[in-house]
Amino acid sequence: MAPLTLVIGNKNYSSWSLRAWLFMRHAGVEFEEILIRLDTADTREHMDRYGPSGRVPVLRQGELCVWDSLAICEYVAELSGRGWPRAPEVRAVARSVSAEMHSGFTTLRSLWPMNARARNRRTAVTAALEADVERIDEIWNDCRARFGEGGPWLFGEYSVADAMYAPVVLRFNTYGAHISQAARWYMASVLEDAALQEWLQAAKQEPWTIDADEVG
Ligand SMILES: N[C@@H](CCC(=O)N[C@@H](CS)C(=O)NCC(=O)O)C(=O)O
Repeated sequence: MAPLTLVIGNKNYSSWSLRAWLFMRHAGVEFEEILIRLDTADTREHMDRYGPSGRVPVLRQGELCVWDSLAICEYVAELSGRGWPRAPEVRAVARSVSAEMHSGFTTLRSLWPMNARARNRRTAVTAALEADVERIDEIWNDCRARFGEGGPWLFGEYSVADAMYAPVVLRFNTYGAHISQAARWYMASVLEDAALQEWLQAAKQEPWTIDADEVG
């Protein structure tokens, strides 16, 4: 297999990069990483060297270019045979909650930007933000109750869905979301995860700050 290279943004701020990187770690595939610093005068020029969208993450494997977090997870799931529940009906739910994250929760994503190393930030909680938090709480409760028997993750074993929601866990941790007990237990599993801890340690070491993402 040709080597894999994952192009990512700042570990402190790039939530889409985290999703792809975390899933690749859990899938057990080897990869090199290239970090492009976000929010600089030449960020776009650097990104254009690797992919067509002017965004990260991008996965390169020789001539192959995959330029979206969920598409990267799908490709790596195909390479590794890991990442989606075996039963088609359960897999369909895992894909639904992953897609719901990928295409939604815009209020949460804009009012509570991922800032992995920040703690004890507080913002005004609008009705739309509260609705996003409640829906995510519901998803986590539902998946854990119906499919979580075999392990600590949303579908028991680690899946793409866990990678998709990991940045939400970091946001809830930073901004102090009010969530149910079951959701807090799920958050604890995510925060204890060794791969996520590795990412967080690296995020702490980064010297760069993006003012627009320093909220609360
Ligand atoms: N739908 C894309 C979104 C990727 C995205 O928006 N990435 C952000 C970083 S988290 C980005 O590259 N923004 C461009 C920039 O900051 O210059 C995905 O899922 O990969």
